Amino acid sequence: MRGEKLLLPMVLLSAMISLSPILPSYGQQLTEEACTIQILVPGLKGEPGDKGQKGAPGRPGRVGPPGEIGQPGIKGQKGIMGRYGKVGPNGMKGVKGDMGDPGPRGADGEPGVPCECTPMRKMIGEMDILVAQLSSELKFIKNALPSPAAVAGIKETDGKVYLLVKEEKRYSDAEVYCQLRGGHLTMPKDEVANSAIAGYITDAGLQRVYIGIHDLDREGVFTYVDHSPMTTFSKWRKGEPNNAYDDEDCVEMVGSGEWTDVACHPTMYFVCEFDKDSV
Ligand SMILES: [Ca+2]
Ligand SMILES: [Ca+2]
Repeated sequence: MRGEKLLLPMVLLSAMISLSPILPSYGQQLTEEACTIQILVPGLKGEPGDKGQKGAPGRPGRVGPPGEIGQPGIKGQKGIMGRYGKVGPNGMKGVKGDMGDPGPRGADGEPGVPCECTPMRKMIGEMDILVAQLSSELKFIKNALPSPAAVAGIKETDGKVYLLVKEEKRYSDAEVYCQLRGGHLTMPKDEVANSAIAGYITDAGLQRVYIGIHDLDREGVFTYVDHSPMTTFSKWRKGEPNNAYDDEDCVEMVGSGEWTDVACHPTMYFVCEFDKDSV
């Protein structure tokens, strides 16, 4: 192409250069040198050239648009076990279970130390002998005396229990002694009771005891110590009561069962009586 573009101007320039010497005598030379004028016309088309070499690689094209979402792939294989999680909080306490079966018997223990209780055994043996002796003696006493109650200083009738107290006391103290035990100085209210008390005094080998009769409230008017009045029964010794020395307001019973008014301040033994129902 570039060669073809330069070819035409060069042909025209050559033609002008060839005509320039004949311009002043244009008529003359035109006729003389008419055959020298060269007329340039294109030649025939040439043969096709040889095939050129392969060109250099072109530049990379632009990034195309995203493709469509593909179909789901095939499920993969099971993974390995993960790590242990954190320890959870303590649970609530459960109910008590049933008692288990007895365990097997344990091994035998070590032998014990020698017993040092020989002195104790000796004492126990001696005490057994003492008890046997006391039992024998008590049996003898029971058989030798009229009744066990006599040993204790007690005598009974159908409705009363009498207690001979071998402690010498003044009249008022003797009555207090009896009252502290739930009774009074004895108050014979009939011949039977009076005889029973008299026999008791005699059996004990005594001469006299205080009984529960006095005239402390009103001189010459004797009553029982519980303030009950004397009625039909009395057992005054002959000549009594005489209130001797104007100082006899209490009463004693002698072994015969008779009564005598005496002073209240001397100390002597006495007899208490208790109702059987209250004993
Ligand atoms: Ca008197
Ligand atoms: Ca008297």
